[in-house]
Amino acid sequence: MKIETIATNPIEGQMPGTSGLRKKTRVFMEPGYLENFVQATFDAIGGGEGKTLIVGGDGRYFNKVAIQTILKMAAGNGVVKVIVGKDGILSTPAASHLIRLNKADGGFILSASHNPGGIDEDFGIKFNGQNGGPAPENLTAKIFDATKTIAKFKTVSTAEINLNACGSPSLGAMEVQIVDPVESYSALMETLFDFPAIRGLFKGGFTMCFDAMHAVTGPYAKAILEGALGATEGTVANGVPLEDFGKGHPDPNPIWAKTLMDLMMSSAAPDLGAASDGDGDRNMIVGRGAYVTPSDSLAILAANAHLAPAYRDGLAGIARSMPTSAASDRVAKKLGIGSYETPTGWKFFGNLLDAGKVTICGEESAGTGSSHVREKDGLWAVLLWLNILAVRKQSVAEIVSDHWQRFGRDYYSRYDYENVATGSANQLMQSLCSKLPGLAGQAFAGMTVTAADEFSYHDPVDGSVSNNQGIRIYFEGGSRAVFRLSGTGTQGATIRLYLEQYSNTDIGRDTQEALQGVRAAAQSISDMNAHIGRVEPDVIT
Ligand code: VG1
Ligand code: CO
Repeated sequence: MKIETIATNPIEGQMPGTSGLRKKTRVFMEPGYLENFVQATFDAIGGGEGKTLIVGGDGRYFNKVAIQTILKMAAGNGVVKVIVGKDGILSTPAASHLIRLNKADGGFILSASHNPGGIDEDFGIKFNGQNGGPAPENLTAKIFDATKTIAKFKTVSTAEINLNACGSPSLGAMEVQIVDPVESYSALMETLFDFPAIRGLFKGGFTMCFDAMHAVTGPYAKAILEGALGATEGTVANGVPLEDFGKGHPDPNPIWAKTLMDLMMSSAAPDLGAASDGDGDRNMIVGRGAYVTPSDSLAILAANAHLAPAYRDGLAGIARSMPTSAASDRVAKKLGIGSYETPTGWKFFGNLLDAGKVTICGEESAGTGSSHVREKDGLWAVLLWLNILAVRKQSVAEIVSDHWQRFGRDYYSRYDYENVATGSANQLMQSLCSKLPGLAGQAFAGMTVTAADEFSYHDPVDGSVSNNQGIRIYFEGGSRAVFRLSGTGTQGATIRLYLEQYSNTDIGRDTQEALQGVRAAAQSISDMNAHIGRVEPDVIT
């Protein structure tokens, strides 16, 4: 098969954000756009020659077309083998597992995660390396540099590969292997958790609703929950992946998974409610009448992980992203293990996991995971909860309230200001930065600042430094406000304001009420109204 070298020009703005490159789908459909990024990635990793790759995505609009392009370019770049999920489907954690299982050189994951899908919505691509994790910053920087100088890409011209059946179609000299997307992931889960105990739980009448939000986890949840674990048929709702996610917003939080939330707050609520996002790496956990914040969920999973076979011998350490609440730090302290604070984005956990410094990691945005893969893993979190519920024989609400009694409670909420003019958002952040040196000791809305800084991360494993990772402001009385700009949006800027208030005496308050003080102080310090003309967020989670 003839390799073709096609001339192309750099395209502006192919800078990978928090989690790869995300743009409007129509942008990805422009000639050369996807090709440039894929070729830049091959160039940045030293070419495709002799390499084995994993390719798959969350099934959104353009997924299959993109996979065909990548397969041809892989062949053009001398890749020897590509493993693809049947129908082009692979959840992000399943792709991470396949890279590790097959000792592949890396993989392309096609997803814009929790962003809506469709021709007028979002698409995305990212490259994960040999360890199964998202490319670290030094590699994404190389990829970005390559997109700025690209002059040609390599491909082959051939008929489309049939992705609808498992097997080994040939693409010239390159071997293609189409695999069941669920099988090996499901087998991995079985090695981690006490499946017989969870089966017993369901047999005893335990009920659950898992909302797959018409995204990638549908087939995984059906096979594992309703298949291997014997949950009643119908436990998985919205289980068929659709190219536009049924026009929904596949972000598992109380706002976008409102139908599930309403069910869980009603008298018809099952024992456990859970949901996952577009690409299957996030999770929402809600008990009967009891929503569990992701930060609390991370802390509770860490405190109880020893109840599951894979974590029986304890954890090496716990890592959380900077904006995530301090709840998991308290658990690490009690367990006498290390705790780490990293910038937002799973790529920063990779080194800590590879070095064996941590076992469990999590983010406030509903991502939790462990050393079993190098991505956050939505179903993994749900299964660990099920394992804990099966052993403790208590309700979700009881487990949460018991946790707060032991550790105190970190009231927590995130405010998102979406579609802000990029200039205004940058100005707000810059003006905040310039105020930082003088903040300590000053009072705002009755709250005194104890410390404030712009977060820089010094990776304890490879010594690399990542600057400008968000602004942290701490107040007297155990509260904190964090400001940062989102790196996953595709329209304007999104400002995220993260609010937190700790109490070990008063654990039964309403969250927003408990956060009133820190909220007023944060809005006053940042002069939010003056910069963006509003203080009411679009989304509160
Ligand atoms: C958001 C979340 C972050 C997460 C990232 C990717 O990033 O806040 O915690 O790692 O999405 O998640 P940002 O830059 O918009 O705040 V996923 O599930 O969308 O790949
Ligand atoms: Co995701």
